[in-house]
Amino acid sequence: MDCVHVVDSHTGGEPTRVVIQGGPQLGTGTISDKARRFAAKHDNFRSAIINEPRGADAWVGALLAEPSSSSATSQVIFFNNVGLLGMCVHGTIGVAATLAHLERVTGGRHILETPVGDVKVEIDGDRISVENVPSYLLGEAVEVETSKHGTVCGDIAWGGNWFFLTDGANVEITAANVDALTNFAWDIRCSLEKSGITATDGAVIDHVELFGPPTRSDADSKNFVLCPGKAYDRSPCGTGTSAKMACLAARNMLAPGQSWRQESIIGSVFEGSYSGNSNGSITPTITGSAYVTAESKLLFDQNDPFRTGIRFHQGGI
Ligand code: PYC
Repeated sequence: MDCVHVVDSHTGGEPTRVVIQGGPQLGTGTISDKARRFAAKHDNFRSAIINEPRGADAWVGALLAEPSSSSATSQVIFFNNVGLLGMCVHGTIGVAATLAHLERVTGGRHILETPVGDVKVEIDGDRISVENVPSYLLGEAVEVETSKHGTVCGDIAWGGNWFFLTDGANVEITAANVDALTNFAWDIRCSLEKSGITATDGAVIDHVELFGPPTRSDADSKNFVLCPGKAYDRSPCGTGTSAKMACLAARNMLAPGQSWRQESIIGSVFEGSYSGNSNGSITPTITGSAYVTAESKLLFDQNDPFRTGIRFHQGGI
């Protein structure tokens, strides 16, 4: 791991770092096989790319691999400061903008294989739409007894990652309150785990999404999303917006095809809509834009004591 070529971008303020050259060889097979190998054998690589001193907590990395289907453009594994993500919509928009910047793709539709299913990407100039994996509400109005904030009621939903979604923050969803929002969301996250409240097959609910009224007149809602490594999403979080639309659809509060504009904590917006599936899940489409910010070669000196990154957070509680 001496030199890794990366392209950085941001989607609604949230950074994505795509590894273009110098990533680990993950062998052949499905993207799930490769993600398992990456998690088991290449954690130092993950940490080196994303953690300080070369990255920062909010960054999401993307590792590309040869697709298993001839109809797909690429496989992609998303990772953050503490581990792997199932899906990442802002990251997918970042990957699409990066591939377009490198002239590896042109506009139009592309399929990306992710560990939680195929996603479809449509590039239309600056506007990039992601048809995400089927999303659904798993648990409605679930109560969790938190350590510091009393009982909090929210929904558990899948949008490519697991989310606990609540309107129950007493703190205004505004950038000035990021510390208080982080403390509240982290208390929920830890309390869910301590109380044994999990998602399907005991999966950890590792994203917490807080909602409040929008600041922008062109948005429907504003959110604050705390990611597994205690960093908050600067974008409106596309998998979180997918989970939110699944909750709204289950309550008949959002019709198929109707637009849902989700504002982020820093004022960026994703536009979402969905189509319904026969099993009650929804297929969300999220639209946003990403901007390439750097093309770099990350260098790793054998004598650098922090060449594999500084692990401030271990994830979980
Ligand atoms: O946009 O899906 C998303 C996302 C997940 C974690 C950070 N961003």
